[in-house]
Amino acid sequence: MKNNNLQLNPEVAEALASGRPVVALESTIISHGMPYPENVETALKVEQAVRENGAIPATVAMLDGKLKAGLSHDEIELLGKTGRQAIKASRRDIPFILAKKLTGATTVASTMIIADMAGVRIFATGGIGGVHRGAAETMDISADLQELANTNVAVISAGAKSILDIGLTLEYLETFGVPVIGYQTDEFPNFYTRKSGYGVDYRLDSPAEIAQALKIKWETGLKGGVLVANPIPAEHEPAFAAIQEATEKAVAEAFEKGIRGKETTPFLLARIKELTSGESLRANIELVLNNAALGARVALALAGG
Ligand code: PSU
Ligand code: MN
Repeated sequence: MKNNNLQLNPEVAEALASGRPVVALESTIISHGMPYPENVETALKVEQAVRENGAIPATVAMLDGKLKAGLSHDEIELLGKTGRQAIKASRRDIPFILAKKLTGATTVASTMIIADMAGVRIFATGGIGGVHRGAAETMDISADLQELANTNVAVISAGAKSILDIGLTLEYLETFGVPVIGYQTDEFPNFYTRKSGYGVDYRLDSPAEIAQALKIKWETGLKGGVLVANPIPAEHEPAFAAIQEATEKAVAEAFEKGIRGKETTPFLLARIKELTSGESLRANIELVLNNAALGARVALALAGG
């Protein structure tokens, strides 16, 4: 069955047709991850960072009944203004949002799906979802992890969000055969901060080495994604203790308030921002920009540049 639901913007279509590097970007980070107007400013800066490093950005979302790879500035502005009124859409949500022509912001999982359909192999974001703290009781495990297990897209991130149980997230990835690459680091980063106390599976120090590993993995027919963990630059790293304290407080509050399911991550990120007087948001913006730049360089290397 032909996929009439996918719509590439002309620039992305042309880049893909001519084998030029493209980097996918998610949109839940715009609608749910940051407040307006910082979200729109950041989304545009992230696209710019991709361009400056030699690739074409394809911000992904669901609009007007289509899966879109590549948004106009107006569409990014619309998503940013819609904010949490947009639907945070993961794999399960896609058909319903298309059928009703709703505004869907894509998570890591659904951005991977749409990137894969479009033929985009590299995707840059902030941090992936993972196994939540207390998951032994709640079973709250992000669909992002299953997508990494199954879909052939590399995700460039600053690790898994510090709100998660990092140890269990890494165990889950190991079970499902998802390699975790540390870019210029032996230690898995903790999203806002550079260190988590956990190691990575493989340290690679250049975009070319990452591209080579991806090529071999997919040429060999090994299905699934790869998680590239790229620590926030040291000059933008907030104090570890302040982030930790805010995180613990936010997690406890979410528990007390009975916040569940897809509401959990947006609640925690917003609360940590308040508790750190915006410090976490500043870090979040910097780490996304850093990932966009690395994503472009890996895409360039993968395209043979
Ligand atoms: N990282 C951020 N901000 C975000 C997210 C991640 O810095 O908003 C989003 C991503 O879209 C990720 C999602 O896929 O949170 C995970 O949500 P959940 O834990 O409900 O799967
Ligand atoms: Mn969840």
